[in-house]
Amino acid sequence: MPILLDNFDNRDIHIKPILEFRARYERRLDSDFQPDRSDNRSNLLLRGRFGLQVSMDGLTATFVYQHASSLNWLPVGNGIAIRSDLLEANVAFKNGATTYTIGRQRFGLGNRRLIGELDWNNVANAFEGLKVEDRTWTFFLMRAGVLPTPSKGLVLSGVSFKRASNTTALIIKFDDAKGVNQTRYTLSTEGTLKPNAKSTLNYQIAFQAGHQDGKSVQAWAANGRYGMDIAPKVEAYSELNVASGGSSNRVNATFDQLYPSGHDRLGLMDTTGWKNIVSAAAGVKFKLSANSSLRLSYTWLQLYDNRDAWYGVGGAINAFGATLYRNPAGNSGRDIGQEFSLDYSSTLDNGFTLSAGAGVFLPGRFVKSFGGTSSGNQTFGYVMLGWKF
Ligand SMILES: [Ca+2]
Repeated sequence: MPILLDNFDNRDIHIKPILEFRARYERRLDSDFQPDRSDNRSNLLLRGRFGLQVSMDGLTATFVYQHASSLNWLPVGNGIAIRSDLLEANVAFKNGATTYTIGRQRFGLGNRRLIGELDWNNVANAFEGLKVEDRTWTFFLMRAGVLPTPSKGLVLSGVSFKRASNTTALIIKFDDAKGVNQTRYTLSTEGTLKPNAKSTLNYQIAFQAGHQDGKSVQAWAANGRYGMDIAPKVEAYSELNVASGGSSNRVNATFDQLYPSGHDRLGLMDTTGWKNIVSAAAGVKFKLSANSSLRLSYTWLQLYDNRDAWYGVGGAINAFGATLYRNPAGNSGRDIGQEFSLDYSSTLDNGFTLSAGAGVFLPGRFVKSFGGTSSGNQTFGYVMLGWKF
């Protein structure tokens, strides 16, 4: 809500306070798929943001501070992890239809599958640099600002072109994280089609070239989602995700998912990233009221290349204890597993939102080959309450 002050040579200064709070309780059982091995955990994730947005003429300054703490209950003991960051500190200047934003800022491209704000994560994404945006074009040159896993050597640059129902982007990433030099060019196009009044088709396809670790990069990924209204306030949908993987002496074919808002992409339980994957999903979404919805979904997950690894939602290789889920011999098959989930979300009065979800993950042959014979399912549930001023 803007507060108007008549001041400073009759110019109008608008001051908008930014204030939000979120609490999420999570419980995850048998992340290791082993009922006999104790690893069950609970987390209470608390996050507060406070800041100010000050505007005068075409100039807007934004400052937001973020305090994120995680209270963790683990078999090895309880603990608390705290991250405090200046999430946004930027100045935006509007000249005609063009806006220049300089400084630390939240930044997302299109559907956020490649670069996004990652709001689900307690420590969200923010970048710092320059963004120039008009009605159709966006140019950006950024380095890491606030990331869950900091990457000091990162330079991210690119340009995107937006039409009515389609966005095409070229993203260039230079990075020397963990001593591995890489340059990746990602060319992506995404959009929405309406085959008829009751159905919607969303698509994205991305190609990567460049070099990493002395090899040439040749990778690609695709997403397609088809949703159809099958009854009043009921949508049925199916979704496909593919991302290449594997490597040879000369070529690295593992797709780099970059810095996405990765939650709820390949299953609600966030077990899997958009890397070396073939996945199909189907579900039904019920619009219970104007402010609430309930969804049932099923996700099937397979490795694209059975000699490459199973990658997690953050992009790193998943691990069973100290062992990475990777079989270079390729003799454990491709079957990662299947997920069944249920989630609910609603918008309440006075700026509150409430959501909850639960899921069960049935491991496949590839995952079971790491843990031995007594494999069991992984289960996950959460309840989240949010509030914004
Ligand atoms: Ca266990």
